[in-house]
Amino acid sequence: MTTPTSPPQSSRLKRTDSVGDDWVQFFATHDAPQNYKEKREKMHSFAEEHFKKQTKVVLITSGGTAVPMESRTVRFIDNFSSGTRGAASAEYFLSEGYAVIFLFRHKSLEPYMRHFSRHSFLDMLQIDSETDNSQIITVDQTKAPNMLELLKSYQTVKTSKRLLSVEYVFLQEYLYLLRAAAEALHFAGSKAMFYLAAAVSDFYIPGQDMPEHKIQSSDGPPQISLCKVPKMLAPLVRHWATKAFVTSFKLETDKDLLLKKARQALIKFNHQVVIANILEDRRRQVTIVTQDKHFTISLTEEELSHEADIEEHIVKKLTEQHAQFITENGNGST
Ligand code: 9Z3
Repeated sequence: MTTPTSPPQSSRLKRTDSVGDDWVQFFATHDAPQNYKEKREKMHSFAEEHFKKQTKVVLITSGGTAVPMESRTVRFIDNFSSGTRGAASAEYFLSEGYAVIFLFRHKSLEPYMRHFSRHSFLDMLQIDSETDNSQIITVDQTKAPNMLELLKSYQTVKTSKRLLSVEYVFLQEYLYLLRAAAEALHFAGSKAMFYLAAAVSDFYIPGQDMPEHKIQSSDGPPQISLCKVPKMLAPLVRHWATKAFVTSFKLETDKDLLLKKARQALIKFNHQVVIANILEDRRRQVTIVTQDKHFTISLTEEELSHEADIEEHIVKKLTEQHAQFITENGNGST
């Protein structure tokens, strides 16, 4: 690490080399983010409410994570994730009757609203001048196909209070909130599902290695070396949500590596499902890998021409598997 405040090499090795409990070290050396308590409370009340109603709850993580380069952050390292996977999946889980905690990167796509991300909202509206003095704004449904259906679904979800959206920006916030969400869902036992679609950075600059102030260009290009982010799937499965149904995602760019890496993740973390996808064709094809089999879901040419969501198929498969998991593992936290 050669940022202005880089620590001696020995301390870095100690931090990154500790196997198994590196997540403990992370939380011990990074403070909880702003508004953490409030968000944690919200997730707890939401989970408790739906636990009482016996509703299945899924935690969906969605979008990228920003990795700050300065503590008073001007610059950060980011990734490609748009949040489409998470936002689309949330809609399908909601339509299957689940309650959803949607932990998403600020400004990435959100359920229902995502449909308007590629169209100008103002172009969908028109001023209805037929009515006397009061002007009414109406939606031109030719420019907003499915608006009525979407609105109905959204309102049903809102009335039943089945969607809680919680925002994060930075990696550290994400990790704190993931742990809080997992703890909140602990009581839901096997009725809780984790659907970890966020593209979480594998690397970061630990708090104590970061310069406080904006890195000065006059000092020349910074030499930045990054540490590995602890894989939170390990404590999630072993400590925080031991009875839940856990689905993680594996993203690769090399097709030859994908299945092998997905299997390795399943063996290493011992959870239920890995959904493997390749960056370029992630919207049209995924492979669902479980402990004893794998199968691929691909959109047909016809589905592609209708802009169908592959998430509809993914969620259908997962909800079936989750139902079976609940039957096999008992219906609650005990
Ligand atoms: C995924 O693989 C998601 O499917 C995508 C969705 C991020 C590709 P978009 O947000 O894309 O719709 O644009 N998410 C997990 C990626 C990831 O970082 N996985 C880690 C890994 O591959 C494991 S937790 O090592």
